[in-house]
Amino acid sequence: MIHDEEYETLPREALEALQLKRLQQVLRRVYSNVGFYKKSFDKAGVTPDDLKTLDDLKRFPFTTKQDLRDNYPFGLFAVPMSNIVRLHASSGTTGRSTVVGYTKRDIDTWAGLLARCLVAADITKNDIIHNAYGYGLFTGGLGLHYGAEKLGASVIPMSGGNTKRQLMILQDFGPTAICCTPSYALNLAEQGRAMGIDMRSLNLRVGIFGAEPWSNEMRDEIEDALNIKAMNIYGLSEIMGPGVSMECSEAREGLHVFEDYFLVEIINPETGAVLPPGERGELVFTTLTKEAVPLIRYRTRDVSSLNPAPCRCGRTFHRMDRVMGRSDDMLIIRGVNVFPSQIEAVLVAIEGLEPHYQLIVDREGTLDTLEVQVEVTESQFANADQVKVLQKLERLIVKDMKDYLGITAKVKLVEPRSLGRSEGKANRVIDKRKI
Ligand code: DLL
Repeated sequence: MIHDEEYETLPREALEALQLKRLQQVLRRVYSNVGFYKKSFDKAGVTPDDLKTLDDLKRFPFTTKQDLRDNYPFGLFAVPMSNIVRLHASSGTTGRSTVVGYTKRDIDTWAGLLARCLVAADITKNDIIHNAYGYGLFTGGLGLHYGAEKLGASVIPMSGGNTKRQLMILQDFGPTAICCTPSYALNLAEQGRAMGIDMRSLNLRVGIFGAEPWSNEMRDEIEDALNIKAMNIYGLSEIMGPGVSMECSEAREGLHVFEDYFLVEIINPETGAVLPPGERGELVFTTLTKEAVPLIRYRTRDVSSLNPAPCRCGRTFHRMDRVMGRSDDMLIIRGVNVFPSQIEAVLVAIEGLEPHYQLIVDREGTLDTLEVQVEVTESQFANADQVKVLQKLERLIVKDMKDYLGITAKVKLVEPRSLGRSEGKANRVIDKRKI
């Protein structure tokens, strides 16, 4: 289903005309209202008047996370604080968090985009939505919440954590949709089963999962555990929060970028050159309407590619491929580049393993090493022939990692439920090189 028929199916020519108009406006706004952009455009020798076509955007400089940090907390705001009605911040693993603000209109736009996302997942006002994204500085909870209300659905503001209580609400209130990170969905399913709850026969029929990378294999696992349709939602605080792009239930092949609000590019992360459709690189977004903190050519570090092919759902927005990971999370194991989500895909496809794993990266001399710790299922673990069975599994994992990814890893099988579980974003990689 399509929420905003007029805009979501706009012919490309009209869409691009709208983008150009909005882009020219936002460039003028940041140039006159944000000291940082005045300086950075001047340094690059461009002014807003230099943008005559969408293609001219490539002459403008990028904005990076470091720029946000350097201007912490409010240095990139384009409106006075009296016009800001909400602040969010992303925690970030290193350094200062990045702070973002919203005007009343920004919040309204965001809610509208989330309503689009929910409708793309076939959610209507008749649904009850269990929202287990964290409420607070994280954008997930409130972002989804406002979208659900805008649509007129009934939203349960669960937030993250307190899993037993979540399971009680899931049984008692009978929500039809759930929103959380994919790793938390699996955690809920597992704890529910352990408590004797038949997690497949709850009232749930659809899940909106994002905020961390996940593989298609993980999708199958979640759909099976909860007997639902699992949909992928993408976003980042700097650009808005969840709802920058979303899969459609008709195709589920890539996430439609809401291009009337965000201009998307894929660049070569080394050279900064814009890449043609289909090529893999780093996602770069420019906000087209944001009032509080407009960002020009923001480098996400997220790795994806763009697909301009028409989609059977009727939306004209281009699709981005599911994000495999961030360029800074990419592991280089003896020269082979690999994302944790690719390792996940290999592990989840092997019978006898739980979808719970951890990757330990270390360095011996100048070489990176990888240890994969993964839980085995209860039945494998309890097998009378335990040692033989586990050795065989271990060999199979080593072989599949080599065959599919070309990497050599040490494998350590661990007991069921022995690895930590997440209540929000999972932390799958322990990088001992940084310690
Ligand atoms: O995670 C916003 C969000 C909330 C998205 C709820 C979806 C659902 P941040 O905390 O700023 O914002 O983290 C943004 O998370 O740059 C990606 O690296 C990653 N990410 C978000 N969605 C996906 C996804 C929220 N569907 C960072 N697949 C982004 C892969 C994702 N990675």
